[in-house]
Amino acid sequence: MSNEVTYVMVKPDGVQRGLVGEIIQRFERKGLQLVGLKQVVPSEEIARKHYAVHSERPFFSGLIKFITSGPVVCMAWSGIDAIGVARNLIGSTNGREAAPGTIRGDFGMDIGYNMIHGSDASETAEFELGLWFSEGLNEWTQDSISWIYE
Ligand code: IDP
Ligand code: MG
Repeated sequence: MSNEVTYVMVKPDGVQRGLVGEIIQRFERKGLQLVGLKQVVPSEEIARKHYAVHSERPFFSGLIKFITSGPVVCMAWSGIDAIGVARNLIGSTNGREAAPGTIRGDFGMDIGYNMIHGSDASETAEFELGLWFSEGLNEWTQDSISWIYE
């Protein structure tokens, strides 16, 4: 049980479908703290770095084309066990199989177009936050925190 910061990104399909507000609201209501937020059109260079672990996969070139096709919304969320908590809110990769109540389970029908990314471990969170938020994150005190954790 430790405080973590995780990298979460609404992908171009989520932006195009008008799901940014819905997605941010779910993270906010859960009790996670927003410490970074911006909209960018990813360069091919940053997309390739972000998805480097998948570079040998057959879907890699399509994935890079998709992620660079338009604006994404980059977010950093902080909280106890934030990485796993965010992955649970997001749901499993394929929207058709993701559990109802999760973002992918409630809004998605595809494995590639699955609307949202979340870091999968502390090393990847650190790498992805450094990649997308090289300018740094915001430090602020969340007043409601004393009502979120006992
Ligand atoms: P994750 O986002 O749930 O961690 P990963 O397996 O790490 O899923 O895959 C990264 C991203 O690559 C997925 O979110 C999805 O957009 C895309 N992807 C994964 N598997 C496939 C596939 O079989 N076909 C097309 N795209 C895929
Ligand atoms: Mg992954």
